[in-house]
Amino acid sequence: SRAKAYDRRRLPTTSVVIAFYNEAWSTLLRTVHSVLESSPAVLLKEVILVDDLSDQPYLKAELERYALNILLCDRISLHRHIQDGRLPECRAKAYDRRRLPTTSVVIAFYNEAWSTLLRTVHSVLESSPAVLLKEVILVDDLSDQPYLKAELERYVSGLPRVRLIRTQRREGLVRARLVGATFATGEVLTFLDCHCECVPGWLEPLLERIARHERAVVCPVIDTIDWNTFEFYMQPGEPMIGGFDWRLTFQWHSVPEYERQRRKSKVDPIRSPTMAGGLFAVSKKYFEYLGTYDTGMDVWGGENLELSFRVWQCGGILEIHPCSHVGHVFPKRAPYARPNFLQNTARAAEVWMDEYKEHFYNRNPPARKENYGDLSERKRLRKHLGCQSFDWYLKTVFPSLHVPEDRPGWHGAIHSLGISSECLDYNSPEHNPTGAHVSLFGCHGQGGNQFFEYTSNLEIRFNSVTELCAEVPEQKDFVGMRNCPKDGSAIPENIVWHFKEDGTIYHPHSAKCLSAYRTPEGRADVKMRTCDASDKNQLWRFEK
Ligand code: UD2
Ligand code: MN
Repeated sequence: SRAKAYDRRRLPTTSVVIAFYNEAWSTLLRTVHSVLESSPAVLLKEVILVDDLSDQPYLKAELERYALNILLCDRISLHRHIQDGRLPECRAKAYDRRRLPTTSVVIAFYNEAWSTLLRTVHSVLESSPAVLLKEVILVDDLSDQPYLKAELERYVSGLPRVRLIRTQRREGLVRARLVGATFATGEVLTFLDCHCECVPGWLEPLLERIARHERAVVCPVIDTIDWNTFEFYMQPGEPMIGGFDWRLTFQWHSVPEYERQRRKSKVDPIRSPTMAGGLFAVSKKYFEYLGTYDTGMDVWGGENLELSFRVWQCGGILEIHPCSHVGHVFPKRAPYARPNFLQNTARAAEVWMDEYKEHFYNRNPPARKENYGDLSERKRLRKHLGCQSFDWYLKTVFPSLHVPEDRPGWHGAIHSLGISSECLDYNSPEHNPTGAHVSLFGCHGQGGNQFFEYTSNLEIRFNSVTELCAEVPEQKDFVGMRNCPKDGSAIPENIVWHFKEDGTIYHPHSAKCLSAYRTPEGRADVKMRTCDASDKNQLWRFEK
């Protein structure tokens, strides 16, 4: 029997159904683990546990917590296999594995669900060639979930090449990853988030690129794993690359034409101005030379742009490899609070952005008050490495990014004089940036939805996520948004506005003025009206 080989792809898949009533903890869980661990991933669709209304207390919350996902909610094998849906050119490429550098995969986690965490680990183990994978280093950033204590230790001790390290205090993802890196014995560090699944063949392209170019920091394409159904959405075609808006929020955008021209084939790595942050490979030696991470950053946020700017400005190159795909769960809600984004981002802006940091502060007034701590060491690093200016970065690496003018007195919140304490506000819908109207909302002084910029092209720009320009649609009396014209191209009449001396905001194309009013329900709003400078509702003022 043992000698018989099966062609697994020709066999049907199965769901294992296990009903139980008041079963002992260990026999029940041993059954589940035994099924998971002895069944080929391609054949086992799921394990469905049916609790027939047991009344033992340990089979309630504790069972749910223990397995969170393996058991009841997602029932998806910890060993599921992701189809290799990459471009045929990627699938066809053969690598001489003995010539590639080895890697250590570092995964920091904080209070992650059992199944997403373990599925990440199994996925790395099962989709990486053994000769290339030195070890998987799990760094527990002082989680407080009970199932991540002894239970996890026991589980992981049975896995080859997996190390579990615990931090002594909550370090945040930057320092947690660095703790992990100190244990790494591979030549390349590969960082992953703790809720990822790798597509077969993900590792070789990253390592090969670094073998060829030591200063390359290479990211896989990040595919989406649905947080609810855990469906894997593979996008084999041209991936999006990383950018940012001037609040310094990371944004995806399409590959610009100049980069398409530069690449000779669709399997060449794509230069990316920034990285999303979680998933990348870098030569350990080069990462150290480059000053690893800014260890003054806490919990979450900012470190991805900081590293991106540093790589480019200091002589490295940041790329996305279209032949390397890793899925990532973008959860509806993170399992922890994220209060440090502004503080971390201010550190990045202070060290790397020179005079351009003002655009960030203008859009995040509270960031000016953040106590971002000591930066002398990071500034010394920049000097020591002889890095380029941010101006160089924008012109050379990210010429497609629109740079705001932020002319003094012409940006910020626009206050209504008619309905005092109300400001113009645009609440951009998440997946349809132009899908709302400009309205009024109590002035909050936080920038964000109330940050507008009046440009020398006479546009009123709302520039978070993407560059939007205020317009009045034909025959309408409300103010909408459309995508601004690209820098240097013609300005459509419809987005031209005059801020007049008398305090009115005039829209020549419709020959009307912006006016505050109250809706029948008593809500403050704006509409376009026939101009009348004696009507206080038509008077506006940019904040000082
Ligand atoms: C994105 C990045 C993430 C990071 C972040 C900005 C991707 C796919 N994800 O957010 O890697 O760059 O932007 O900071 O590019 N963690 C800790 N300790 C903490 C907080 C988090 O170990 O105090 C771990 C966490 O469990 C996870 C990783 O750090 O493994 C990243 O956190 P995330 O998944 O909540 O971040 P994400 O994907 O929303
Ligand atoms: Mn993540």
